Amino acid sequence: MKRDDILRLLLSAKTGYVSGARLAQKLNISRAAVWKHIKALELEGYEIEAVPSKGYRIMSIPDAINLRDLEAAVKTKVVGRKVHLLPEVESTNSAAAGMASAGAPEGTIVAAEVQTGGKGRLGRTWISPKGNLYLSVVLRPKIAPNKAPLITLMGAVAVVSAIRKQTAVHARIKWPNDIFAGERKVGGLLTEMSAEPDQVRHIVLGIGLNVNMDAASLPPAVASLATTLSAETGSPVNRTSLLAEIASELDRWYQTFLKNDAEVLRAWESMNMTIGRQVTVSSANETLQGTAEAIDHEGRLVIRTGDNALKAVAAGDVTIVKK
Ligand code: BT5
Repeated sequence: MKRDDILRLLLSAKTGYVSGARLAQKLNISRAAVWKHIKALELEGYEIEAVPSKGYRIMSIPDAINLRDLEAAVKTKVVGRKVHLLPEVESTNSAAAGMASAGAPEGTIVAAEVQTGGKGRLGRTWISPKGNLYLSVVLRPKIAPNKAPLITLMGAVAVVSAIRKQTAVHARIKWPNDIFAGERKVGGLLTEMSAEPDQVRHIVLGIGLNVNMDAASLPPAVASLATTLSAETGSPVNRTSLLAEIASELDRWYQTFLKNDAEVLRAWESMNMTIGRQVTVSSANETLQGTAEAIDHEGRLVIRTGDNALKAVAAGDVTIVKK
């Protein structure tokens, strides 16, 4: 499309400006047509300066996630075949669950610029101002409900892979659902399931990732434990590319999971920051202290407690005890 060509030429211009005449000649269209495309790009949020003697120059690219670029970049089998991008929603997980119940195809992604009621686990809140990524994926794996926690681990592997590919941040996973950069939380996953006793009906895998938000948007108690990808790298991160990479990695790791979930567990082990550490794990009915020894085939964390017993925990909050 001519508009994409204009964008490419403007973005790659070394001196900054590209004359209208040159754009017209390169694309074999009139200068009036060039001007129309420039106006359309401005409507999409690109700030473009026009200087009569020099030509056009891109001053800033839009902050919003660009659905057109996203669809062009996502070349997946299942995850991201359909993407709903919303300016604002209460929770992408709730929206995706509604769509799943209404028959949305597997791989449907619901993403939003802002969430007004973002959910964490156990009724907690995920603070969701603009500038970050919030997305949920509808999955329909033919697995027993006790295997569902592996979907969280699979999602974490995909998100960490995508972050490492797109940014200089060496993200790691803290069991069960946290994404860390250094010693701070940069993202979280929330897996919600609808199931029969012996088979999953659908799973909604939700991902929240702090990308470019102003860290001052978080209340101080959360801010001191949190970070953003742009704070880690020192420059803004392209959210459209990152979202596309996450969709690609989810697609790849989901296929791997369906074929051989042990491979996902091996990847998880290589990206995690929990195994081998002294931890406190609090779950609904107990608090355990000990060494995080391993992850088992259902994704449970195996703890070696003080009395040298091994205990497997299916869900809980881990605090890593600093030495
Ligand atoms: C999580 O819960 O970490 C799961 C977060 C999942 C969010 C995504 S966004 C898209 C999808 N739609 C939803 O509605 N949710 C999912 P949990 O482990 O329970 O951690 C929650 C805790 O993290 C809160 O109690 C805060 O302490 C902290 N927190 C909240 N917002 C945060 C943020 N933006 N960055 C870092 N920490 C945050």
